[in-house]
Amino acid sequence: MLNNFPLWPVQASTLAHRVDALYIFLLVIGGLMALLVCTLLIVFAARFRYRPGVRAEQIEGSTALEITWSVIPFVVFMAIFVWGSAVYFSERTPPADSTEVYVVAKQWMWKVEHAEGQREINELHVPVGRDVKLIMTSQDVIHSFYIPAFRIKQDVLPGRYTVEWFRATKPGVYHLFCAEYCGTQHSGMVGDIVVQDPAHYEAWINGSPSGPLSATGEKIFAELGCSTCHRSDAQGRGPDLQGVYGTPVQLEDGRIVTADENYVRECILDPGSKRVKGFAPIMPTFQGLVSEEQVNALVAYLKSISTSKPAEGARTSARTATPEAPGKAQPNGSQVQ
Ligand code: HEC
Ligand SMILES: [Cu+2]
Repeated sequence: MLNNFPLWPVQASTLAHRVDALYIFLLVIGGLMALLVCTLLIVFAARFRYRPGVRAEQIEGSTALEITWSVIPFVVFMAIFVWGSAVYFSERTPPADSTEVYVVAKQWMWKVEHAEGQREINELHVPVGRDVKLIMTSQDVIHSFYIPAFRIKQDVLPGRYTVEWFRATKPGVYHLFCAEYCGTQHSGMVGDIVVQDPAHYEAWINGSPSGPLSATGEKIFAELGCSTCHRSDAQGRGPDLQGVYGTPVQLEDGRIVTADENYVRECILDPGSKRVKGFAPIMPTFQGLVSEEQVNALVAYLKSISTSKPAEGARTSARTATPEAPGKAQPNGSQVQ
């Protein structure tokens, strides 16, 4: 019967029932409180109604009552808080070995690039039962990637990456909506999430004509001249990027940051904001020279040459221990290129 009268979108991800359970709990608590208040209102109105000759008697407070109505709500609210944070943190933390998909939003469409090289528009093919991490950015205004059946929604911002993840549990086609008003055709910024069983998905994903995204990235890396400064033989003027992704990086200003997607993105588009310690600030900005898709491909490439991390600690210490190695010293960018 509930199938003909759906109160909820289908539950098609591992997170869906957890979000629903919390929501139902909030509804029940809220409903019970409303019921309690209304009942007491009616009961008291009847019980303490005006009767000739009867005077109200002044009550001086009740410690027992006050403790009860403080402690019970406190316990309930703490339960909601702990439960809500547990759901929130699992929704916010993509599992480490997720399949990665890059999403670029623009007025008014969703462009999707799979790490394997497949591209699609307003459609996202994913396998059932596998963790999928979406690495998203926008080419223009703020959008929001919303899949009701998965109970996930995340703003997609220009100028940086935001991330969301899911594990689909049921094959099928589900709605994708933009959930942030983004201009006149915002309501048309929709798409399909196509969840396939693994065999169909493999067939689909391997039909890619362009090769993996990381290979595209490697090509761009050479074309834009990144490879002239970033060389693997340590003779370049920039740091060797092999193994950098995912490791801590010591910056010139003393900060230590993790080389994640946003770090790499910033290095390319705004290198001045985070200079690696021990190197001359000669890296030029590529703002305006690369498209969002190219940045994504570069990120995928740098990830691909870092998957087999050798010795993380060794690498960072080696880098910070040799500031301005003789071959690399540059008088502040005077001989760029
Ligand atoms: C003119 C030489 C030069 C070119 C060209 C260049 N870089 Fe750099 N890059 C550097 C130097 C020097 C640093 C270290 C200082 C800094 O952070 O600015 C660096 C830092 C980086 C870092 C941070 C590395 C780390 O160890 O944390 C990344 C990532 C990066 N570059 C990527 C790129 C990409 C991608 C391109 C091509 C689009 C590129 N670079 C082009 C010189 C260059
Ligand atoms: Cu939008």
